[in-house]
Amino acid sequence: MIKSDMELRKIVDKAMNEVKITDVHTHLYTPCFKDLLLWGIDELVTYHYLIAETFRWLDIPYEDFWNMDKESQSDLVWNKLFVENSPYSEACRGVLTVLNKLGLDIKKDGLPQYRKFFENKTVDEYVDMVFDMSGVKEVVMTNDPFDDAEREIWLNSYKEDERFKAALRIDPLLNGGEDVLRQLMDWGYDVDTELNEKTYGEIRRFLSEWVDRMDAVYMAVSLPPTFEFPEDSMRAKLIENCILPVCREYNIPFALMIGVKKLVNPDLKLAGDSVGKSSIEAVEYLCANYPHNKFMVTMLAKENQHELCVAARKFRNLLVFGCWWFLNNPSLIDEITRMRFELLGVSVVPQHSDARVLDQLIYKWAHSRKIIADVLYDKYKDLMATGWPLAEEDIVRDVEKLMSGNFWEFIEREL
Ligand code: FIX
Ligand code: ZN
Repeated sequence: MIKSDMELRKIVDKAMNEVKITDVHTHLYTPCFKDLLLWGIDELVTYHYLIAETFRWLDIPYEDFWNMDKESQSDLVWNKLFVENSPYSEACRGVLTVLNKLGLDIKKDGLPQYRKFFENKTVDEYVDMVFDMSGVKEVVMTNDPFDDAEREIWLNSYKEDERFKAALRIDPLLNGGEDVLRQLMDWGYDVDTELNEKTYGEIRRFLSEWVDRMDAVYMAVSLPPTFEFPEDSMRAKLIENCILPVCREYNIPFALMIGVKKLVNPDLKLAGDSVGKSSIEAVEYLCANYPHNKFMVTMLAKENQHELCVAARKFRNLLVFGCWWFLNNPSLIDEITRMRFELLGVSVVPQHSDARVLDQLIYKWAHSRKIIADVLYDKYKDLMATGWPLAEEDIVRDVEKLMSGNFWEFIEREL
C-alpha cells in the first residue's frame, strides 16, 4: 500500500507519464491524405488560435493577411506574439513546448533555425517521432465525406494506419439545410428535396456506406448553442430517422459537440467561431428517450460543464469527453477536471487534444497530463486520508481507463 504523499506523487506522475493515450477527437489525418495532414513550424505558428490572438495587434485589412504566403503569415504571427509580447497564452506556450521537447534552442529569433530543423524531415518519420514523443497510442480523426479533397482520397487512395481511427463527421448533413439533399442526389442517392421515408432510407444508406468505408468508431457533429431536441426541424428529423438508427445498428456512439457560434467574425475564417451557452435539456432528452443509443458529449461553454456532469450521473449512455477549444486552458482544465472527478469518479474521458497540426500532440498532451495528474494526486490524497488502502496498481488501472480504456469500453458497450 502507498504510505506517504511523496510516494503517492511519484506513483501518480509515473502512471500519467507512462500511459499510452487514445486521443478521442483530433483534426489529424494519416499521411495518405497528403496536405490535409498539417505539420511543421509554420503550421504550428499559424494555428487559427494564434491568428485570432495576432489580429488583436494588427490594423491591416484581414485580406492583406490572408493574401500573404504561409511563411510571411508565420513571420508576422511570431513577431507580434513572440517578439513584441511575451508568449504566455496557452496557444503560444504550446508552440514553445513543442520546440523545447524537440530539443531546439528556444529564442526570439529562432524561426529560421526551426524551419531548417523541419526541412529534412519526411512526414512518415515525423509522424513516428511525434507519436513516440507525445505518448499517444492512437488518434481519432475528423472525417468529412462532404469535403471534396478528403472524399477523393477515401474513394481512391486511402491507406490505413492503425494509429489513426476514423470518425464520420456529418455537420453538412445536419447543419447544411436542403442543399445537402441535392448534393446526395448528385452522388446518386435517390433522395427527394422533401423528407419522407424514401429519403430517410437513402440517407441511412449514405451513412452506412461511409461508416463501413471508414470503419468509423463514432459519428460526430458540432452544433450551435441553439440546438434543441426534439424540435420540428430538418436536423431533428434526420437525427431521429437516420443518425440514431444507423448508430444503433452499428453500435457506435453519436458524438455531440455543442455550443459553437459559427463565424461571429467571418473575416477571421476558421478563427472566427465563438461560443454560446447551450441547452442541456436536448442532451437529457436524447439520452432518456434513446437508451440503446450511446452519446459522447462535449460542450463548449464553461457554464454548461456542471449540468453536463450531472446529466452523466443520470444516464449511463452518456460519456462526457474533453475540455474543448476555449476550455483547453490550464485554469479551466483544472477546474472542470476536478468537478468531473468529484461527480463522476473514473467514468469520464477528461481530455482530447483537438490537434489540427501533428506537432500539437506533443504540447497538448504534455500540458494536460500534468494538470490531470495534479488533480488526481489531490483526489487520491483525500482518499488516503479516509484510511483507504490505495495501491499503485489501482492508480495505474484508473489512469489507463481515463486516458484510453473508458473510450474503448464505451465503443464496445451494448446497451
Ligand atoms: O468542430 C470542431 O471539431 C472544432 O473543434 C473545430 O471546428 C475548431 O476549429 C477547433 O479546432 C477547436 O479546437
Ligand atoms: Zn475539433
